[in-house]
Amino acid sequence: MNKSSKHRFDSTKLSQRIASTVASASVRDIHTHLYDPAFGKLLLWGIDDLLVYHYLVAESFRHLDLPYNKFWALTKSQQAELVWRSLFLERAPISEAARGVITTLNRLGLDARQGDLSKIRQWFNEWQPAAFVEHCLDLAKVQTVCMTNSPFDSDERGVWETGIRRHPRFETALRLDPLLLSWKSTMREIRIWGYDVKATLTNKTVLELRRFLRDWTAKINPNYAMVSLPPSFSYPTDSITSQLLEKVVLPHCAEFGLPFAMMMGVRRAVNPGLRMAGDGLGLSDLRALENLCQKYPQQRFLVTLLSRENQHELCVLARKFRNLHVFGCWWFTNIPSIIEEMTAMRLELLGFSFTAQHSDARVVDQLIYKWDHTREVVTKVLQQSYGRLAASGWEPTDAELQRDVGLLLGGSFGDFCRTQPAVLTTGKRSR
Ligand code: HDL
Ligand code: ZN
Repeated sequence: MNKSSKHRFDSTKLSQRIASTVASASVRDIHTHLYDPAFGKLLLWGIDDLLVYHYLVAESFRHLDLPYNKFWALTKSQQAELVWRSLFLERAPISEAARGVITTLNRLGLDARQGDLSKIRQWFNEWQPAAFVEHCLDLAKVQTVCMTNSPFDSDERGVWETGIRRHPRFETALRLDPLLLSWKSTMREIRIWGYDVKATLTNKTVLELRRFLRDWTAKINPNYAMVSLPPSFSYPTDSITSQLLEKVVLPHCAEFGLPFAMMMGVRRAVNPGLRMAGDGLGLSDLRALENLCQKYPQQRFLVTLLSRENQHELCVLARKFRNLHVFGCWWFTNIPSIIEEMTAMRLELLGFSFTAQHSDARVVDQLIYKWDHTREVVTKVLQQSYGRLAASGWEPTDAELQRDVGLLLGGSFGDFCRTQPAVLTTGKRSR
């Protein structure tokens, strides 16, 4: 038996095998704000939508002395011109979101350096939306995307109510922020839609809210229910949010076997003048998550956190609770330096039992850069992790690399969502 501590292997060859496996793996994108082409104008695509992405608007305002309302009064293409000038012409597009536009244009076969937006617009104008969607999905190697579907969005609700022919690669998720976080105003809306609900959670109101959720679950057939939560969220409390979770949302998820996604740590409208670009983040108290996982062992929780400082504690919690699935590098953590840190830590603490990324794309072209950039980082991290493993004496076969990479890019999510509550309960009884 070879006594040397380091197992000999060809690290260059292994790195190349990992790079090609990640590059060719298809992805299940489990959280986006994209819309099935059947939703018409709600589907965003093309150069102007790419440039007025709220990430880029926030960054542009750092160079614009224009009053916010003057910017919002401009047309979309005028706004895009300002973003293009401030982030692409007057300085290198070095930020992650700006580089994303360059990656996207380049992969679409366009020369971003030509600088003249009208030529780029002309190229996009030759496409039909549905064909362009297929093109982007295929270029990004994204098998399916999960939308964020809100009964409380009047534009979207109207489309669901007319009935549509769904695109097979667009899945759904039932977004519940207005119900859980703005009960007073939302209750009035739900009443108008024909559900006999009152401000206090009487039995009748609870039953009617369950009926409301049942109706929308039947209408959209969601992969999971979801909410984004402020850093101040805590559980248990006597807040209406806690009561709605306990009496309505979690019982509904149990009845339909729906995982519940909690995206924690967002502080809405830190700067209202920036509109959608005005949200910030804060450190979440993960005791709330721990208490929910503990109290509802049959409920599957999907969680992503906005604060970098919360990430290690989230991994440790996931080691304690098999009904907790960690996913993505959300929003302000979706930058190479933090994706690298988070993915390495998650592999070291969770193995492959997490989902490395979701794109959060709002513009369908963004799928191309969000997944290219993620694949770059995940490749680098896996080369390091498998390199260490190989040096310890265990080198993966190609089939094992495909299996494991598939787990990180949607496979573990699928396994987790298919896990029957019975398995989780059995796990609990085994103690
Ligand atoms: O609440 C969310 O789902 C967030 O992703 C917000 O939509 C945010 O504006 C965003 O697009 N982040 O990437
Ligand atoms: Zn989102």
